[in-house]
Amino acid sequence: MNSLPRLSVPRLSAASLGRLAPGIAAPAYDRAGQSVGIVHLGIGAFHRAHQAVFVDDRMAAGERDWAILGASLRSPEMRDALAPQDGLYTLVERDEEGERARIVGSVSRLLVAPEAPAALLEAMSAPQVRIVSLTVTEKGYCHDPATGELREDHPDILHDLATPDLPRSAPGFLVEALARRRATGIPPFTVLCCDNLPANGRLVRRIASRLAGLRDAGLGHFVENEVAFPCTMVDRIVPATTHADRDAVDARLGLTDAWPVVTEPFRQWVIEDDFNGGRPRFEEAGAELVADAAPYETMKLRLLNGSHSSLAYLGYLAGHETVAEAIAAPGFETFIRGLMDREVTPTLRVPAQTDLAAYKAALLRRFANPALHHRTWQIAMDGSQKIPQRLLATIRARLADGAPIARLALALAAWMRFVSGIDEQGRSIDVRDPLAARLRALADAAGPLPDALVPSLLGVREIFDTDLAADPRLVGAVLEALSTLYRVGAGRAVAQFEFKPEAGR
Ligand code: CS2
Repeated sequence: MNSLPRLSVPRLSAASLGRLAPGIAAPAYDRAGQSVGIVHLGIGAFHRAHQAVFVDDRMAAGERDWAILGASLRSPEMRDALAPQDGLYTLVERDEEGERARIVGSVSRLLVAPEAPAALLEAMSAPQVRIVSLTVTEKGYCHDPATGELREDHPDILHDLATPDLPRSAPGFLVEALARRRATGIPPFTVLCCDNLPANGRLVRRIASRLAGLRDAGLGHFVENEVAFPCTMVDRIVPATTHADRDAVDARLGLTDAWPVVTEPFRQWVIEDDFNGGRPRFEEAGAELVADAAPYETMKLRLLNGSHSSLAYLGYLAGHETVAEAIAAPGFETFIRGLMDREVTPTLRVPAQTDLAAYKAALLRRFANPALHHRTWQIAMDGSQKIPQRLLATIRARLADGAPIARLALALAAWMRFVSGIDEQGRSIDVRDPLAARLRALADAAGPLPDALVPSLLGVREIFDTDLAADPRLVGAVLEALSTLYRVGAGRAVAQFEFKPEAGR
């Protein structure tokens, strides 16, 4: 973000809070006197619009000593933006009815892991830190997306095994900090994974205990059996902040904020109530504490994220910049309704007390939110890490039932065309994915010929495992879908689907 600094306008900070424009809520609680109770790995827009807001609400209600130390595992940008602001930032909630801004105060320190791994480990080893939460994105766990197992050949894991006291990866930091706590008799923290992964707590337990076990069998046993890894379902749509967002926030605040967050009014957090050393009363800030988050998680991953990825690939190919534009284009809403009702819903175990029809209607409204600039390209990123839980798990469930998968297959075919790197106008696509180079090479070798491209991409085991490439029903459906995409383009391929909701759905 390179907007010119407006020298006359002071920066948002603890000292300038009193000069905030009227109508913007700011922390009224004592920030300075509170200790850090949560270390968060991967402080980005999502954490700042979600978990940090729940914590801010609890601090405003009088709970103490849950301040957040936010760590970035790669770039210094967030620290550079927020440290001069004493961790303060603006959260804007926006939809077609208007917007609301508030200043969030729960982040009290920022660290950049590659600059200061020792300081981060020291913070994670402190007795008053009782939770380490994570939003490091799907690829940050160094696992194999198809099997959920730690990739022992991952360069960061090899590095962390060789030099455990200077880790690079999120699992490396978790394991070393847990080892130090164990060695000094400090109870372990709770590991609170907030990424969109299936059974996220269990997955991270498996990854961390495997890494720990590679170091020392006793440590592996300790991580597996003595540490709490509650599963969570997190939900809030948080697009990357734009220049326009930044300018609008500065104008509204009367102060400059180097990195505000813009989001929708909706937020949801379902957490398994399994914590080692206490937790804020998140339920009083609107979170749902449950015994089993799995049905919520599957519902959200398959309906929201599955639709999102479908809209991202099909929408991008059809020339739509944002999700709101895509869902407004002819045929797209009908397609997504059909996908959700006909192909995803029958695979779900619906959580108790959930009105699924209302949930799906709300999703369509949220996708259509015209006040958010949520780029299809942003959601399309890292597809190799996302589609297994968003689309492939649903496809497997449908195939097991002998049920049709035409819409799921079209979404998958759109991913294939997207990662081949050339759009419908012959322009190149900036594909961001840890497997981008390999996928591109496979696509180049196959050429734009579905008969060659489909089997070649389905052969990438880390994404598809080995069952799907061997299933003629899937291969046939994707071949047909990709041929349609090449023949008529994504917009018309989507519009070919009709769907009439059944009464009462
Ligand atoms: C999106 C998610 O970028 C993506 O892949 O599908 O970040 C989505 O916005 C959130 O999961 C909503 O809770």
